[in-house]
Amino acid sequence: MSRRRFAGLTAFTSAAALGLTQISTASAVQKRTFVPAVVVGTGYGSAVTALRLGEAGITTTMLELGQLWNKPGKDGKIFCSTLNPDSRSMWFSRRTKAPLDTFLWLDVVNRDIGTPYAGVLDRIDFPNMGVYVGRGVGGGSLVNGGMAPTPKRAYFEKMLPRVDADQMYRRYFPLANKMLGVNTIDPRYLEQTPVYRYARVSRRHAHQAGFKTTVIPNVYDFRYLQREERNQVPRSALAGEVIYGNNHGKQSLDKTYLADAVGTGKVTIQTLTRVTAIRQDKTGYVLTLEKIDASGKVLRRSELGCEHLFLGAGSVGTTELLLRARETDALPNLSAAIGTGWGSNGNVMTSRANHLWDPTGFLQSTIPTLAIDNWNDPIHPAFAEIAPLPIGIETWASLYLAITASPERGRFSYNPSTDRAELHWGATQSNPSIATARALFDRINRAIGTTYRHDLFGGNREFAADFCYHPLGGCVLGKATDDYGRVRGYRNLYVTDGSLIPGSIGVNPFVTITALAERNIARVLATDLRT
Ligand code: FAE
Repeated sequence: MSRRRFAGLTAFTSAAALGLTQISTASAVQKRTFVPAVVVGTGYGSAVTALRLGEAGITTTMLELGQLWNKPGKDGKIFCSTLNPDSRSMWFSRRTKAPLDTFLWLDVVNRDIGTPYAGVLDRIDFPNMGVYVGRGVGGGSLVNGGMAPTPKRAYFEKMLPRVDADQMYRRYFPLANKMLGVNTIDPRYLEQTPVYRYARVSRRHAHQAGFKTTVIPNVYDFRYLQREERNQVPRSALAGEVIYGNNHGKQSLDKTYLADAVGTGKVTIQTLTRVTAIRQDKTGYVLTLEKIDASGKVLRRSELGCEHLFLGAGSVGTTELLLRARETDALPNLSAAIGTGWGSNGNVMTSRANHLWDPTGFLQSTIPTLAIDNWNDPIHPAFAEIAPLPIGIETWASLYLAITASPERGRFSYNPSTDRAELHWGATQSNPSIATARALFDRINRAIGTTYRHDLFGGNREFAADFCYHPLGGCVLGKATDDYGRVRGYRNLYVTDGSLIPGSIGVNPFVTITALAERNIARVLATDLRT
């Protein structure tokens, strides 16, 4: 481990131990009302940006709405599991909001979790679309499945035609993979372990129907997983942990980019800090901040000025901040393209009911490792991750999260009475994704003689496309910003997260978000910031 990463991890540990909401090494400057650079959020785009700013010697403050997830609760664990959720699971909710509504039509999936608390998973509900996001130091990396595929080059070029693909595939995708700690399962282990029986069953069914499958790399350490199975280490992927956080095994951003960023001694993270407004003054940008406690109480309001402002609050968060700034005339020259080009990466969930002779296993790894790759289909392109259903009993279910190439896009508008951005996504806009998923899974069902499950998504539905894990767009590269994320109409204002990607990227998106952020900040450091 590098000295820099060690310094960053130590800063996280001591902040957690002392209950601090400001994380930095001892050498970093503590209190200021003006800093050279501010980065909003601590997800993928922000983490990359802060590290590269810190490396360049630029004093940088990161502002994160959620908590630092580094301190064990009363049960000795930092995160709770999907099987036994408590208030740590959800962002200010009295009940969990897992993607499955029911099991065997019974209301046994979601649980009451008591007093609302600054938990780690949020679901932002808009009409016809619920958007899942992570809250805390590390953003989505805290709650996601860790799947780390690189997009197919032809589709990347189609979606982001003005980005130099040669440079991305030669330089920035390999860099992102290395920095994120991406690894791949040992093929011998995959073939024999009972914890991936569900993946092998779905793979066999896909092959019987004439589809190809592929192994998906991940940031969960597969060697750790093997040791979990042998009971040599505490279990995480084998203990039902994933969407409410993994206590072990996963290289979330707080263990990689963010530790390195803080370890530069130039980067400070302020947690439980909501950016509510952005305006300009003669020194640069002024952010209005709300400091909250873990119960949601607003402790104080303050302002922070900066010369360079990087927005990495995620597709919904960044779009909302810029829309609000435009519509309240705080930043009136922002482009009309802010708020447009949003998509769900064509996410659709579905499940098949297997024959009794095809059990999927009662002990399942929460970390997916295989996908059906039908992306080259000219009419119905889909990349369907084979997902676990880790509830500790045999379910005979094959679950999938399909990514489809839907052309549908939503847009955001600003509602002055609520001061929030609202997503406009019509009920029929998910239909192309459902049609694509249906084409794929109908063929598998015909080949195997199976049917869909109707007991999981409420209303006897076979497909759920009214929620997504992969919100993308809202401040699209080359439209709301220039080709490097510089926001049109303003100097020294940048977007650095998934809102740059125009609604679809064909695979799980965080490697692309990371690689694009690396590319953009390299250019910005070379041209906009004099160090
Ligand atoms: P993101 O990671 O969302 O970070 C934004 C951060 O900004 C968050 O920490 C927010 O709390 C913070 N924030 C928002 N608003 C404010 C504000 N006003 N003030 C201060 N802070 C704010 O942004 N992707 C994959 O590639 N592979 C997977 O296996 C995968 N599985 C997923 C599973 C789940 C359950 C979920 C929810 C997502 C999954 N994703 C997966 C998606 C992935 O996590 C997501 O694309 C990235 O996290 C997006 O990165 P951003 O940098 O855009």
